[in-house]
Amino acid sequence: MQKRLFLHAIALASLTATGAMAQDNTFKIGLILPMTGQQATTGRQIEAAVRLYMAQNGDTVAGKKIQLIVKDDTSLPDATRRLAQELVVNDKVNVLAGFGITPSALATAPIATQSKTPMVVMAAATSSITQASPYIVRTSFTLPQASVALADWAPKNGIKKVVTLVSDYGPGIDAEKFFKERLTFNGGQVTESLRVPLRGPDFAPFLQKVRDAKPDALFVFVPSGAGAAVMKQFAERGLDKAGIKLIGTGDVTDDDQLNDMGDVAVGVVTSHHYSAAHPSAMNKKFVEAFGKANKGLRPNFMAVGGYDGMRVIYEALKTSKGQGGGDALLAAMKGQIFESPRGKMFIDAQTRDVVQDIYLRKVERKDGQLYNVEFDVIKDVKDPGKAK
Ligand code: VNL
Repeated sequence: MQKRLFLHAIALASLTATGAMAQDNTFKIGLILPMTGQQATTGRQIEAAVRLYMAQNGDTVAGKKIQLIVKDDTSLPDATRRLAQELVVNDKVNVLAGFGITPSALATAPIATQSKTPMVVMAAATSSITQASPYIVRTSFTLPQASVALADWAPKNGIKKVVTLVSDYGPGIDAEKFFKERLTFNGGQVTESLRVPLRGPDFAPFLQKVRDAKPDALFVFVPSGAGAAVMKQFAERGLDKAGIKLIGTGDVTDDDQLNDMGDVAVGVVTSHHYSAAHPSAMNKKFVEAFGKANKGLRPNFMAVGGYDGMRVIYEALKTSKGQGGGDALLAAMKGQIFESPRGKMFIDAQTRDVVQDIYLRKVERKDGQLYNVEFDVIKDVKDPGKAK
């Protein structure tokens, strides 16, 4: 393992040296996403948003032709790392982007550092990711950022005893920890913390346990794409009938699936940074254009992370005029502040992480469609995970 890494380091070192000479008038973006397998909806959403951004903003920036290279890592971190290596060494990409899940982002971080290639994380949301390489910039969100707002809301709304149920890996552990800490601080109580495997989870036995425990609410974090299964089991086990409320980060009422979840989803309160129903002019245009280009598909929070990630890359390229390599590009990514379809956002120059508004939302039926309707907002939320 050490030896392999070392050889990789040599290959990267020699190729970054010749890379400058091989530079022509193209600017290459290596987009690594899960296009197949359990996280395929995340790949589909992000790729569609990236292509929309390019269609709307052109493929020539600062005199350079943008070339997008999309690779499917099937959400396996070993594949992500291998693909990133190939993209840097063989294709000489200027930027790495995408990263559907935390393990994929963490596996790639050393490659970004060694090759001085900016790495734009558009999906993965464990707090610590941006600390894994000084070349990482994030345009998605963090789980602590999304979870804390809900832990402030819950006890003021009759929810005191909560069982948590999270996917057993980085973002789930973050959600569990930060939700619990804040709820406890607010006088509430997490009576039990359940963790389900990331791959092929069976929620039924866990939900049966929750039903027997009869908390005021069940707090859920599952990654994008898994929410519908939770919702279905929640109803089938009769938890809603038993008066147990379902709350969570917005991953569970993901806009990619929400409309097919049915009545069980109505009334579910979540906290998150993006809803397709966000009532701004910019978002309305975004949702409409996205649907038009993708057979009516509704963009979810993954799409917006991809769209804004492209914005960050394009503007950095304009500012650095395509000169100065990865370091100049990275410097021009830091501190960007702009309006996104989600609302105002900014890339904190110190942490390279996203600072943004977090909304409380409730699932409602609007014109026969299910939406996360925003009813409150906490402005300019920094990742609470960074203070630890
Ligand atoms: C992650 C976080 C992935 C939140 C997600 O969906 C998500 C991650 C794929 O960091 O792995 O909704």
